[in-house]
Amino acid sequence: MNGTTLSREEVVRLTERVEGAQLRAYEIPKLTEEYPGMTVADGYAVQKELRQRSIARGNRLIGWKVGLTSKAKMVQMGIHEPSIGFLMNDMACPENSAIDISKLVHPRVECEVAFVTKKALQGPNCTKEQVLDATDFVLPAIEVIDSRFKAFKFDLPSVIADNGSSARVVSGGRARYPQDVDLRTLGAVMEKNGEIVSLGASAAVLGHPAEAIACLVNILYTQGETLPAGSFVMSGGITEAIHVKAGDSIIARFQDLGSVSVRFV
Ligand code: 0L1
Ligand code: MG
Repeated sequence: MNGTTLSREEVVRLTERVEGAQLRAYEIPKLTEEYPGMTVADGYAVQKELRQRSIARGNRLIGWKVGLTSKAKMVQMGIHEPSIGFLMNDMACPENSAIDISKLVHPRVECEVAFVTKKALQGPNCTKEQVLDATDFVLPAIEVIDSRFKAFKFDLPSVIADNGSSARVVSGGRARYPQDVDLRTLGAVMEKNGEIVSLGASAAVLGHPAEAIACLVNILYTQGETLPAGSFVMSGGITEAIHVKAGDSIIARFQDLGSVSVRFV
């Protein structure tokens, strides 16, 4: 990818730092404190190294996530473009499972629409229409994000190096063909311990969640990669991210797609 400034040794050193924080659940300062000139391309170089090390530990790539896709989220985080991250099998949790909070730093949850593809997609210039044509089905999901950076304070290169803060993914509910639901106006409500804590509509995600998948495919292109058929992709938070602690129970209820739940212990 063009625009990198870090040497191979620096990429490996930063990857080890982020990987340690992810695997042992501790906070680290954002990477740009040491490397203020670090670029988005450097962030993706660290993310790729993280992915390769996860595969070397025996994990399998199951798909991708798009993050920072809503205006509200961009304003909340002071970041103005979407980012992507990878999803491995060890991040996927069964519906209504209990997630051990001691393995996370300061988790938050988001309601998202997940896409499962039946055709390969390739950039550049991938469009929402191409994504919809390549989509097998959509289903409701919860993303557990867990920035490894102190107090959730970061910038775009740092958050990309931390794999877009991704930590766990829970999907469930009711899978639907994309043509059978209005993916633009889909409503979602998040409940924590029985109380509504956030709500929104899928248009919050770049105007239409399929736009987020197109964006992902175009970012993958800049890294010389494509999205194979059979990929599972999280399209980005519809609702704001909600802080969770041990004892919390979360239900995400989606219009037309049913609900997904998860507990924290
Ligand atoms: O999935 C997301 O939109 C989160 C991206 C990273 C920002 C954060 O950790 O809140
Ligand atoms: Mg998300």
